[in-house]
Amino acid sequence: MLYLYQFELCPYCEKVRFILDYKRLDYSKIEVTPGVGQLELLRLSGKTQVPVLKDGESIITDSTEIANYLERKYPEPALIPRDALQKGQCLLIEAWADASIGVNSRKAFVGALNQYGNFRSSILPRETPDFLKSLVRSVPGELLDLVGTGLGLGGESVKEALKNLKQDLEALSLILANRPYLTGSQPTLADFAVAGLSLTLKFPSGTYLNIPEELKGKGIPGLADHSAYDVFFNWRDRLYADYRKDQGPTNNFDPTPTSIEIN
Ligand SMILES: N[C@@H](CCC(=O)N[C@@H](CS)C(=O)NCC(=O)O)C(=O)O
Repeated sequence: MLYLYQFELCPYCEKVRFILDYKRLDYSKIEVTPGVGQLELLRLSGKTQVPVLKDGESIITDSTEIANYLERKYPEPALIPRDALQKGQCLLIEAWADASIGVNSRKAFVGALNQYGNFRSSILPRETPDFLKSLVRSVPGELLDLVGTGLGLGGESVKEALKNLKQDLEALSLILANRPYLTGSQPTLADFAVAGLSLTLKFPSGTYLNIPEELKGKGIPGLADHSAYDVFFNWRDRLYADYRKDQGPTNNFDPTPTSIEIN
């Protein structure tokens, strides 16, 4: 059995979940507790970041390393093209997606949480008492922005991230208006990286993830709802429908992390 140590809302974990589903591999998700669980993860893997994959005695960290490991150990269906040109494009797009979409989408997500009280309260668990939800909703965005600035996630940094993401989505839409997948006629690591890393730009509307109903199909205003990026989000919906495993109805969003157990 494969075990994926993860955060449900982590785009790098979604990239790995896409790859595992594409290769039709069964796996168990282990939700890591931020903080204390990451210390346990450090003992297991030498890193505090998710995703981490455990396959028997093998422990693999980092989404790119995990993708390469899975391709070596479970070669069919292939994730990386054999054709040299396509392979080069695939590896380049994957590395670019990690660095650009992954990093900028995190900033844009924090920016949207700061700006929109309803978005902020919708990531709270269903059982959260109403008074707490409205409290979270009513914290002034300016105050959160100020806190964010101290963490390098303030208004200016968010604006820059949104500008970069618009350029990324435009470039991807141009490619996808002319091809079914990013490097040709078959999906590759490039597609699953881009689709996974764009998770928080717009959450998929299907039952692929254990997230609150209110979040499904929602995303960052100006990106998720802009018709200029319809080609991109339609391509991603198709990728979800064709390759991502449907988990069935998950009506009781419970983000309570399972404390990870390390032998
Ligand atoms: N390069 C890593 C990035 C993974 C990453 O940034 N993970 C984030 C969650 S999306 C994380 O674990 N953050 C917690 C931390 O850095 O302590 C990969 O590709 O797996």
